[in-house]
Amino acid sequence: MRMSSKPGMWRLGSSAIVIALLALASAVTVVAAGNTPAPSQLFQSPITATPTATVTPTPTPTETVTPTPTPTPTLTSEPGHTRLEIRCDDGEILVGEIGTCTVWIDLDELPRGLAGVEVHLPFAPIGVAEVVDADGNPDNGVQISLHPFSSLFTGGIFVGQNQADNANGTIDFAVSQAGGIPVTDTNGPVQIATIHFRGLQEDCVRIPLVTAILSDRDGYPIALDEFLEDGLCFIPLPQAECKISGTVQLQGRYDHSAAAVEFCSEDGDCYPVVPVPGGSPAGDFELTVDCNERYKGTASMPLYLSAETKPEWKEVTGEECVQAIKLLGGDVIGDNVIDIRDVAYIAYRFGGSDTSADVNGDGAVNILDLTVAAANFERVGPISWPWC
Ligand SMILES: [Ca+2]
Ligand SMILES: [Ca+2]
Ligand SMILES: [Ca+2]
Repeated sequence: MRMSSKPGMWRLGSSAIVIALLALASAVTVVAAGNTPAPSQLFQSPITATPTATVTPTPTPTETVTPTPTPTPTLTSEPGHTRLEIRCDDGEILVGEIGTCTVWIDLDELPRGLAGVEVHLPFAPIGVAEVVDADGNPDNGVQISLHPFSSLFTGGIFVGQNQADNANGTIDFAVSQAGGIPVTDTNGPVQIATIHFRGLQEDCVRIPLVTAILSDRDGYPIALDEFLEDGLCFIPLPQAECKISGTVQLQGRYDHSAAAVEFCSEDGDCYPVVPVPGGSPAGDFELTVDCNERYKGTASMPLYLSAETKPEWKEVTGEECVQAIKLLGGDVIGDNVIDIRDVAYIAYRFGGSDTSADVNGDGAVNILDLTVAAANFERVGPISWPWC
């Protein structure tokens, strides 16, 4: 946003710059005279006038500031060291959750003390994360937390700008010290701002560069020597798991693990269990299925009537179950009806070991197989298998 105003300044020409400089000089005089201008006046004079001077198409910046009596700073060879650093949470953060980046400043043996900081931080790619509004007031846009500045500027602070733009991926803030002693050495990094990002999609967001203007208390710039970038990475939410569980037993048997269970979605995705996972002799099963789909279940076993869920379809949004069921034996002629033909088939093989007539699977065709078929005479499948 600051950049967009520059072309207009250029077109004003040198006469406008002179006027601006005169205005700057008068503003500085107001401060020096001990008047009490509004905080915005205190802040805006050095911050807005200084960058204009550095970008005017005059031969050198030094010429534009010569009217002031103080020595002209030579930025490139200035002793001391200044550094801005972004530090972000390590590790992966779930999409939808919040990661934190902090802004630190490190000043080392500056000859002229720091009294103002203007920082422009772009973050990219746009849409990966959004800056969370620090003041909770949507009416004034999105702010970051500048509270940590009080550890740098002990004399108090004036905030000239504090605006994040999630649509364009920019964070802009500017703070001046209110009175106090300009800072020449921080004795290590000092945190000046806190930015909370909420992840919007799986990706990494980075703050790859900075445009910063550091100001001494007279409104002269101090060069930024070093910037350390950082960023945050967001990972997708774990896929929600849905389950269907139940118990299917086989009439006349002690081991129920041979039953086949299958649940299919309306989309045609099927989750078969043949045999029951883990070979549960008790007939217990548990299926992991895609969530938020409607499912129909069937249970089946050769020589037994099948079963089908009732109601047929059910939307599964979490952990669902079907009631325990016992499949009815005796359908040796597998038409899902137990009738005289089934009974006759068993009777014909009575005393043998024909597996096609051995309903209970004990290796012998005998009274146990005949009786279970007879007991289920005229029963028809699929039998009803209620959801829980
Ligand atoms: Ca706000
Ligand atoms: Ca039959
Ligand atoms: Ca048998």
